[in-house]
Amino acid sequence: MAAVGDARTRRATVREDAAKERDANAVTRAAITRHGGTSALIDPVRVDPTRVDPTPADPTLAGSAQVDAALADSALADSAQVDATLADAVPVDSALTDLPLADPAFRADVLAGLSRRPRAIPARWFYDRRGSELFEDITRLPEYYLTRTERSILSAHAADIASLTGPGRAVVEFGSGSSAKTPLVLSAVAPSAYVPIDISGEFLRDSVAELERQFPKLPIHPIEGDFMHRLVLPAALANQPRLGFFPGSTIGNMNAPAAVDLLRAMWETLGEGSKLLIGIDRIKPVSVLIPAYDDAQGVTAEFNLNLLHRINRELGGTIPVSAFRHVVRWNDTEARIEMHLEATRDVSFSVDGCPFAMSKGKTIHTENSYKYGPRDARLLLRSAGWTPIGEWTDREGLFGLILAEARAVPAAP
Ligand code: AVJ
Repeated sequence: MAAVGDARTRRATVREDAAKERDANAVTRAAITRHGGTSALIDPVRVDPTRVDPTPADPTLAGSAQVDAALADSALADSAQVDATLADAVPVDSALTDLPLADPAFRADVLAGLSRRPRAIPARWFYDRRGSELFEDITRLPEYYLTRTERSILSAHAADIASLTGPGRAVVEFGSGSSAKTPLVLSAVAPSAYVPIDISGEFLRDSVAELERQFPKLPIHPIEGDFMHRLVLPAALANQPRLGFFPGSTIGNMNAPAAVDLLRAMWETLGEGSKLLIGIDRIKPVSVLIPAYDDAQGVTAEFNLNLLHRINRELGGTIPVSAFRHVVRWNDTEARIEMHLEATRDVSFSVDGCPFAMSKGKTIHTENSYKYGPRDARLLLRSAGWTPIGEWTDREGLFGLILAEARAVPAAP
């Protein structure tokens, strides 16, 4: 695994700058020309390991989690009372199916998000059953290059990745969901164990059952939990080296401080000497970015609007969904795609009995998807104590896959 870093990193930079100025087709043509007209699908880019990194700050997580928990607690007390009342009248099971009891944190986020200016609701609430299905559909759209590109990078460089991680690591996947990328990594790196972490127990059970069929000899230890916080890994992994896996550019939903907090929590969960394989979407021409989030079939629009349906379903909302439209913007200063829901006329509605009004043209901000240049992505990792040791991209430089190592960081240069 030779030190090819310099030349290739330079080439990647040239490619990135070019990409900013040209449309997608021009980028493709330029890339093909640089490769002597071959149609090689993947161009590996390797980072030279850097020597010194900033000291990781203390791993304390942001206060918002505590606020969340407090809100959830008080709302939980309310809903426990509702529960008791329902239980008197009807069997609990049918009450649950007829009237899905809202997650108190969802209620709190929606009411607070519609009350503040600008209006904003956290993107994590997209993923009810319907939202998760729509996201699966998004990953198969021709315009949504992320999933397809990351998978092709993984399979093209599986051997290279494996030789840098080494065999016998416990693979810890953060937010495993129903990822189709997991088998690619597991068959590449000869792991000692697999630890999927997800907040949704349902998703976990499905994906574990499937992986047990595919990898019958691999010990699997699922953890149902929130990977935003430091987690305690199963005792069975005590002496095994770890490889974290965080694909899909999920990190892109977070702003820089939140992303660093999360990467530090992962560092603490996995421990010094661990490695992390992370997928991070790249900055690229707006002509490629916008269609990826505003597809011709309108699947992403439906995904966005489903949040309003979910509010109506679960929080007794009266939002006139047809009076909203899906809006996508590239915010160049922040280097992020933004999704909004814009009122196409003056509207008023209520959510859980609370009244709200929006004038025509006002929006609810529903998602950020941050994009990173190659250096930005490496700086982000180093800011959380992760030293990049390998990096791969596709021929067009659309998406980056980075392998980083959790090192104890010296303070001096
Ligand atoms: C799951 C956060 C990676 O930002 O591309 C896709 C979510 N939203 N289309 C992304 C999403 C609209 C996705 N991530």
